[in-house]
Amino acid sequence: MARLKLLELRCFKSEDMGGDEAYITVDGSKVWSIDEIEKGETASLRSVPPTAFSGSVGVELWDEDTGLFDSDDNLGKMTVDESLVGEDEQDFRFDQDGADYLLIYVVLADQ
Ligand SMILES: [Ca+2]
Ligand SMILES: [Ca+2]
Repeated sequence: MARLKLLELRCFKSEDMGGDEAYITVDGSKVWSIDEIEKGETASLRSVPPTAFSGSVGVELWDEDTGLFDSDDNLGKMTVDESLVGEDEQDFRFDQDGADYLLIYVVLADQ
């Protein structure tokens, strides 16, 4: 077992003009969201409780859209592997759908 600890989300380019209603899912469950994040902003994710997992776990970044024919935009998906336990902070670039975000995270040993 391992624990995924999300640390920070940096926005270099939002999917929507003027900022995204971004949220993050871990293993399909929403763990964090923000009303708006735009280019140049960094959001701390340190208040998000770590997620325990074994093997690997999927993390996705989304932009919520509310229009009738406008479903939420998937901005990318990463798979975090348990073998990263004890390694330094990792990062992953979410760059789907014209967006550009960097997620900083670390994989901790289970306790
Ligand atoms: Ca959008
Ligand atoms: Ca949006």
